[in-house]
Amino acid sequence: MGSPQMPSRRFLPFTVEKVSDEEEERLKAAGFLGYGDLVRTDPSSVRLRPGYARLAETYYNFEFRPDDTVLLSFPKSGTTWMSEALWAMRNLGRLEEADEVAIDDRLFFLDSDFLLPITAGDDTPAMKKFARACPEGRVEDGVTLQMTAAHKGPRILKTHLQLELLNPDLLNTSKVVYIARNPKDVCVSYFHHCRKNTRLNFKGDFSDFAEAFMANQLLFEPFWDHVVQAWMRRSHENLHFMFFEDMKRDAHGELRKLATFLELDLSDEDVHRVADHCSFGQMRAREERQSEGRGPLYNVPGFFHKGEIGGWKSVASPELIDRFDNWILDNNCGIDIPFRYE
Ligand code: PPS
Repeated sequence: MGSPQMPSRRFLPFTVEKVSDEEEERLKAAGFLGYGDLVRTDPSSVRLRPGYARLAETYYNFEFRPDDTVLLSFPKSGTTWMSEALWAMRNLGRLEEADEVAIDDRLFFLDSDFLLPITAGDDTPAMKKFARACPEGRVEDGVTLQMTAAHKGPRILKTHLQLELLNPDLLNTSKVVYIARNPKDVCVSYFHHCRKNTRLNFKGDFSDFAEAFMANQLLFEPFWDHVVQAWMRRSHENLHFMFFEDMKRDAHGELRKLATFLELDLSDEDVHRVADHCSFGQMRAREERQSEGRGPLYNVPGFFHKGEIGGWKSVASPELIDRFDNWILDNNCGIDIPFRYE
């Protein structure tokens, strides 16, 4: 008998190129000081950090497993909320661990390898962890990607990469949860995030930010492609499509549906415990306690801004709201994703 068949490596159906100097200059002039050196995929034009270019093929070939739970989202759509909920559902017997260990250390955030890459030779706890988990591993092949692959047993993985940049077998292999949020609130939340995050280092005002958002120039954009790719597959038995706004309205009901999708046998009390564990207040309090460990990435505390629906009304002028509404009409026309804005 021959050795078991290894899946053959797929070639990338897209290329990765540097964003043009003109675009970078325009972004810098609009206050995007941390946006140097971006790359974009061609043809879909997804904006990513340069480290992605080297790893694109590895992401595209990353092997998911039947016992994985994979969380997909455009940034600022409720990823952290759903991460905490998924982790809690699978770890009801040890919820207190969340007080000690930050959420990204309790699951695998695949994008870390190009968002916050580790440098070979770093003398950090993360590097030591990598050396222990993957003694033969090479930093340049992606620390998180290799540690995730080396992990035995069920995994929770999250990524902001859109479906078409991931292994085409994903949906036929693993359970996938997609969380979406209305684009106006995503834009406002992204704006605050980019101002607070010292690497993104945005220094402009909201209207500059919103223009770049509508022009698909921000990291992980285009927004619509990201959501539409999941929305079109929403009736796939392995995809559970959720809205941030539904979680706000009825977290218990949404978590109950999520548990059913994941085939988890949770009692009503269990679902209440999960909802409570991942409530805005509890998550913010935990984050504040742990934020010292985040180092200099945020110049002010407060990853959790307000977690509300409709925050865009207080930051956008009537003209900008008009432009935004037209942009939504143009992009959602014929697709009709039922976003709620109030
Ligand atoms: S990131 O950086 O892309 O991972 O951000 P993401 O986690 O996707 O989204 C952050 C926004 O989600 C809000 N959030 C919550 N809202 C309500 N309840 C809970 N539990 C919760 N957890 C996170 C968070 O506050 C961000 O929204 P804004 O509007 O900025 O407050």
